[in-house]
Amino acid sequence: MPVARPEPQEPRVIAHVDMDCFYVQVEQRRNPALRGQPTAVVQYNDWKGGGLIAVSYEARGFGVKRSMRGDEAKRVCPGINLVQVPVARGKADLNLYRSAGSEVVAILASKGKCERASIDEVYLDLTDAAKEMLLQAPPDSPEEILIEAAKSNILGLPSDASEKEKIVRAWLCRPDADSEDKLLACGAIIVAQLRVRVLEETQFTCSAGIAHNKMLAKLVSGMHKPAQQTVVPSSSVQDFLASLPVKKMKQLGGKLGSSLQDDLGVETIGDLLSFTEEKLQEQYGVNTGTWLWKIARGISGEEVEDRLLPKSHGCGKTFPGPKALKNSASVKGWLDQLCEELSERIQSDLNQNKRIAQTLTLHARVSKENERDSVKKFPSKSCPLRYGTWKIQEDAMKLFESGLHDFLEYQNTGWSITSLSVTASKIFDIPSGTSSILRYVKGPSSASSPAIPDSSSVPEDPSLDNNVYVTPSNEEQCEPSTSEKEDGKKYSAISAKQCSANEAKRISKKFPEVKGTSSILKFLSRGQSALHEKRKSDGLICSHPGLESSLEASRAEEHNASAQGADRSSTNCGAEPSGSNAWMFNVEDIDPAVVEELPPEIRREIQGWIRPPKQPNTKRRGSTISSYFPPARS
Ligand code: DCP
Repeated sequence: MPVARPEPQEPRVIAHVDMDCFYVQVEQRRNPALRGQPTAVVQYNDWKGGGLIAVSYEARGFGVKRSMRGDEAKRVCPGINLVQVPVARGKADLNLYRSAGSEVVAILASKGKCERASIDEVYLDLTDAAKEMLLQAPPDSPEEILIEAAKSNILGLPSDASEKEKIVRAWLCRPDADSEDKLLACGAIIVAQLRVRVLEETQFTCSAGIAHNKMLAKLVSGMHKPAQQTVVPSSSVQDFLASLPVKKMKQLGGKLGSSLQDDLGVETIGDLLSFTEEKLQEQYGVNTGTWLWKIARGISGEEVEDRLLPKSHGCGKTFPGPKALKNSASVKGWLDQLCEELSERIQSDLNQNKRIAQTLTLHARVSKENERDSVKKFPSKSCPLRYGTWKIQEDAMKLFESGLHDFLEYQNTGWSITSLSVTASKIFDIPSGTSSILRYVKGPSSASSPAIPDSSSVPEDPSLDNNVYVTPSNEEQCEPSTSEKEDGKKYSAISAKQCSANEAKRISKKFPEVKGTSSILKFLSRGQSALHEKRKSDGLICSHPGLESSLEASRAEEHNASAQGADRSSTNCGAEPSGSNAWMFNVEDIDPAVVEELPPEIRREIQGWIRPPKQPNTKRRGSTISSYFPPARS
């Protein structure tokens, strides 16, 4: 459920940048003959010409839509060029598009805090850059405004086409504007400059929204596409929201939006204004009620997060119609492939960015034989992530079996799977100086993790599968994920500062049997406090999930992914629980089989932790990996 965030005191300048028909542009750069031509990118599939996933604006002019199959697109637009997504392991290989997205991010990040929200979307906090421009070189001469900025669409200004550019130039330079609008004008100029740079350096066009918060910037970035930008002055917010259908807001695309329509008769965001905060809270709970009350007024305190890397990695595949999987052997075959890719990607993330993923989640879309319309969903399942391809494969299969067991509810019936995906999430940066634990996680390679690829065999740019794509026409899907903090060094510096004395004391209590100075202990102390602090700041401290709570978290995540869109990930826990319940890096999560393969000194050290003196109050049920896979009930 969406939650209202505290409002910042000072006005901010936030941009949301979204690439135009992104995969098509990437393919057009690879093959310039496609430029200006009706073109679409198609998922690998031989059924009716494959599913369209990106459509050029030229093709859209002919009526081609993303929901079409290739054959239909050809009927509508006989001259269309259909380009197949690259394929690896029998599924779409998106690395080409991910690295193209990274090129853009590198440019956009030069001007302020940058949050990579999906494979082709970025939020920027340009407040400081705008303030600096206002101080150093405020726009004061309409003729000197960059043409790309002069082409901005500014909500609330007369849209008379012949005069538009002149009016925009004048608006950007108004000497009598209030400070908020002046900052926004600077933001618009900066975004225009960035978009020009992106075009020059990557050959890609993008569109953008510029506003005082993320929500408004996102809502307008797609309003004028392709290759345009839209600005939302504060004075235009109410008019804009008055006519904005509730379903246009990502968080209201699902059940919450339907409930607003059905239960409260709310059709537009502006309609929400007729309800008091108390009434909305009564209906939807305190947090969501306040959030609804605020968005009706264009208020959103959500911050741009400083992260250029994904917050999770996901690999998925759909099996439409006759391709549905109906037995465990075929599920295992596909899960193995998905897990192999996932393993490569988290290993690459570890090697390149020194980041560790902690949670493995399996999602599936399953129906029971003869019960296709059943509303019961296959439960998503999570467990601690163990590095090494075969371990991930093994755990994913167990998660599947456990989910299937719950889903079937003791019925002896056939089933059919139309989509499968695995996600690695709860990724954190490893503080510097942790070589021993790094070796542990990487595994004494060949022995513990036979399938872990050598770093040279994995893609340069760790991926970003960020959009939640659930159109049944797609054969492959990216799992929702968002970006994560990029710079390990920077983070560890901050962590060191953040690591309070109390925290250190608490950690040493947690591992009382470990005598003080070894490298891994240092790592854990630093890692734990850094992680703790980071989670605290991210609002991510939560109970250590046993199977049940882990399930709930997955459901909450799933709900959030669909309700809030792929640009945020969240958990079902906002408050920090007391001491021993906090989910920290846990020695109990360490696989004893791996420990056996460690160098003797590290092995001794870890074994000491794994067999701690009895601490009944700190040991929780469901905190070891095996408890995530209870024996199947007969
Ligand atoms: N994508 C996908 N499956 C989907 C939707 C999109 O694989 N069901 C991929 C292809 C898109 C890219 O993600 O190019 C970005 O998706 P967007 O929704 O941002 O759409 P586009 O960038 O293609 O077009 P637009 O210009 O409308 O943003």
